Amino acid sequence: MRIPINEVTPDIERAEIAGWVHEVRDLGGLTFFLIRDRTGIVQVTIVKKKAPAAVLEAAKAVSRESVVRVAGTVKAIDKAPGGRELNPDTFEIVSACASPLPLDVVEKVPADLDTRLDARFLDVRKPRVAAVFKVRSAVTAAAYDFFTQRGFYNITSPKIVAAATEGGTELFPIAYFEKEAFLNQSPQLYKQMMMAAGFEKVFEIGPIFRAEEHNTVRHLNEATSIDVEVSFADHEDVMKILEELVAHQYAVVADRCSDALAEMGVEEFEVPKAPFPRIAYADAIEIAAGKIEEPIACGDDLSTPAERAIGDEMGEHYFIVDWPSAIRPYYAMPYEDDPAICKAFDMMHPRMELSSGAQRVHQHDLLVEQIQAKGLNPENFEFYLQPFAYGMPPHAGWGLGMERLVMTMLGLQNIREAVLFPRDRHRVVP
Ligand code: AMO
Repeated sequence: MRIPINEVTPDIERAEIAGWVHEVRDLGGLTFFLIRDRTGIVQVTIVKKKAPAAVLEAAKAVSRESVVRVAGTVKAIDKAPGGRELNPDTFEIVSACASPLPLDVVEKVPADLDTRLDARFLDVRKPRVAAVFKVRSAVTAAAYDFFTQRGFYNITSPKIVAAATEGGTELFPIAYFEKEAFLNQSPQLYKQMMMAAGFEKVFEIGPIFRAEEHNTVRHLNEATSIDVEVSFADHEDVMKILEELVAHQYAVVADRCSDALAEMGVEEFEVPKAPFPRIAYADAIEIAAGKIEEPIACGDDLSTPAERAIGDEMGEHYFIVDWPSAIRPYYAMPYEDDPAICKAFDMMHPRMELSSGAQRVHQHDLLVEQIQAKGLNPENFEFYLQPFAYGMPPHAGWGLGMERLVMTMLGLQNIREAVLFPRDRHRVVP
């Protein structure tokens, strides 16, 4: 029976493995194969004088990146990866690989990101690239554990919707029979409605769609958001949940992904400690104004250089709080004593924003007023506004970008590296 390659150890006599031909080195009388599966690499050594004829024949015919099944005896060898090798008595080509390869899996020939993404199934065969997705998987699992332990309900909201939620970015229209419909930008309205339904603590990990015009290294047109909404909670309460979640996700990666981190060459993996420092928006602007060339003043959104300047100063994960109401969505709760400022926050990595959230407006009339003040038509929000007239508890929540979290955690240069099949302005295939 086939066993994973990392279970082939010098203390077992025989093993059967299956995987891809990573490398072949023919030294005349000896041929060395490196065979790879998702758990590791093992050397398969064929001594031409001793090997059965069928093994020699298959070994001669096989091309790199073909799928093979190999069985034989295990021998301790200091020089081989993992300190052991396999001397095969059977060597079967299960699925041959065509040549030339569109991408070099052992990276002797470097490839740019576009070429890599075009042949993504081959690209992620590289252990260093697969490692990103092992970490992403652990980050996702850590979130499910975290919320389940805290009694959150996992919800699934629709992705085909009739209204926008977030200002700023455009919607993707879709053909939906006779109606106008869009891909949803955020579960925002639905997670809030579930507060009126009495669920109290909900989370969702799912796709969000943003028709971002810009092709940047930190924007996608389809991203994954970790969304949270909590009743009888204010912004402070949900900021605490957010920083604890992020610290937990890092801790889980440090604990369970040491092999993946080593594969990627991450030498120091620092787990951030909650609580993260808080800085008021007005103070953040002052820091940026003293450091960047372009003019910036209170009331402005934070540009990329501004975010960087503030991030350099803070040097760790942090929150920006007390934002001007004018530049936050209609659902953010204004402070009672100073409605020009609201109970919204962003959670930042020194490199970029990772999450936005707020205590929400739960009073029906105030919400209608704020929707109108943003130049939107409350009639388009009837389904959303209705629950606010039938017993809506105070509530707060946030959305955390999965790809930005993984990107900053692993020091990736481009957000596309944290997505298997990224969607951007120019890419809908594969
Ligand atoms: P916001 O629009 O700030 O807030 O999105 C929340 C987080 O999602 C990630 N994100 C993106 N990541 C990659 N590409 C994009 N185009 C993109 N857009 C967003 C970011 C961002 O911080 N409804 C609110 C959340 C809330 O208040 O609960 C919202 O969607 O990491």
